[in-house]
Amino acid sequence: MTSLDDPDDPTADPFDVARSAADVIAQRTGADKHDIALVLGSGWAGAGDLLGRTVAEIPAPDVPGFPPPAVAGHVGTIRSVEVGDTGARALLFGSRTHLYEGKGVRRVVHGVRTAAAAGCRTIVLTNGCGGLNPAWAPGTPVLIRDHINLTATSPIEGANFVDLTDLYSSRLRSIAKEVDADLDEGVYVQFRGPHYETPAEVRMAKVLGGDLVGMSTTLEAIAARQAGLEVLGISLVTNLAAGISENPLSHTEVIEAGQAAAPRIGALLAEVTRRIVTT
Ligand code: 8IG
Repeated sequence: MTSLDDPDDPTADPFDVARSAADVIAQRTGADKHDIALVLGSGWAGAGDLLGRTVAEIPAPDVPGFPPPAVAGHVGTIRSVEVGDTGARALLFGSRTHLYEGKGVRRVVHGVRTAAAAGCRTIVLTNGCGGLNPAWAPGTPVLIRDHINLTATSPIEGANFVDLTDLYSSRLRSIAKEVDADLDEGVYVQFRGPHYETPAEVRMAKVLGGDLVGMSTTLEAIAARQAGLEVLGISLVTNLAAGISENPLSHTEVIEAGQAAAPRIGALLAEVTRRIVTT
């Protein structure tokens, strides 16, 4: 049991656990430092494959602070990948801990803190989500411009008033749009889940200024800012949010949209990552 299991333990320091995690990653990958981290959300699993050569693959539970698999037989992995021939190294998190798993906020942001402790300067947070704009067909990638955190919690502990201006770096969004000029931007609204929204909640999200609804990312982005990481957020609209289309939501639809979008978002992620580490 690591200290992350007990958020109420006043002696536990999640940043210490992140440093131990980074030490294990350095040992197992042979890289004392990584440059960029990517969190692969729903629909993005295959998108890391075009990045470059995988140097090492570590079962996440081997690394301090990462939980045992939630589903039997499904172990998340942490991969160290060469970014093309740039000489840069990327850390790929093949899964994330969601707030709705009830393991606490420290767990949710542990990958982000580990990335920072491993030397990363940038983190790319990807997710699958519902879209409010009917023009976004399932399979459309959208840049996150800003977020609304409806989880009523924060990864920041204590009187630590972290500024969130330009949290989703306009510099990194510009780089992404150089790669694909057709990319739209939107405001991501995080609900706690794990149920999808009611149509009324989706209308509320729209009134509030939201464009995308999901169950992740905002707490990770906040922790990333606290850790000094520059953040790029990319959502894959895998379904229209509840009530936007006549059809009910289905998890199968979500998975199929991800598979159909794989070639486009894989190429996008690889080229954006290459440009980030070379500029
Ligand atoms: I994939 O429509 C995916 N994740 N909250 N709403 C929320 N999360 C999602 C959705 C959605 N689709």
